Amino acid sequence: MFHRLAPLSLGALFLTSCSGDLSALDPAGPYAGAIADLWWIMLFGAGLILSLVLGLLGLVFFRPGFGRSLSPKGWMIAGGLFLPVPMLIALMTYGMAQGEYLIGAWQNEPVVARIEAHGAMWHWGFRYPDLGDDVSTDGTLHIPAGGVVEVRVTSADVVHSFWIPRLAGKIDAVPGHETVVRIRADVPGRYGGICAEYCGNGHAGMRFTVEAHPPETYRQRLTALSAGVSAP
Ligand SMILES: [Cu+2]
Repeated sequence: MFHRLAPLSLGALFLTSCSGDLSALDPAGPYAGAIADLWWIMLFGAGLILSLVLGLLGLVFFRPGFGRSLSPKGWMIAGGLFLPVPMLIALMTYGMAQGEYLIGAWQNEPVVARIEAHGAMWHWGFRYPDLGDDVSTDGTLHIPAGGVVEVRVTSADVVHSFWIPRLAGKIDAVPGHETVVRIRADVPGRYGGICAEYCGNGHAGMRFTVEAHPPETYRQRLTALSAGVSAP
């Protein structure tokens, strides 16, 4: 009985693991979308190569003499050089292009907010220099939806990693150094963020929340927060 249900259970597990607050495969903005696209393309490519190898293996088993049409040296050159090299070059080019896109090298879209993120064992704090030196939040990052937000990341102690899977790729938080990542949420909402680098006993709980507000209420919301007033 179990062996009949196992594929169904695995399928359901696979599908449910594709969504959720920390799913990089359920992107909520263009940067996470670019990474998800790369993931699917690599999965498709890996599936294609696996199918080809299994197909050839099947032919060797079920059609004796099939492989003799090519010499052993020919098989090595075809399978070890001509098959992987163009694929790796294509994947590397695509991956590097996506990397440039993620750091903003090819974009003209204006940055609508600049935020500083500080990691420390084991929590995240955020400052909003655009809105004033005293504007800060702890554990929740507030951003305007629908625009590019630049986050400058650093650490107070060890190396952490700043990651909002539904909005962007991860970036290291390094003590004494600033790294920059761009995030964008297409629509207002709440998104999960985590530390993606093991940093000690409290690592698993080093999470934060991102709240993306409608752009017209963003400043008002943060001003209210910094004044200690509960905004509507
Ligand atoms: Cu950590």
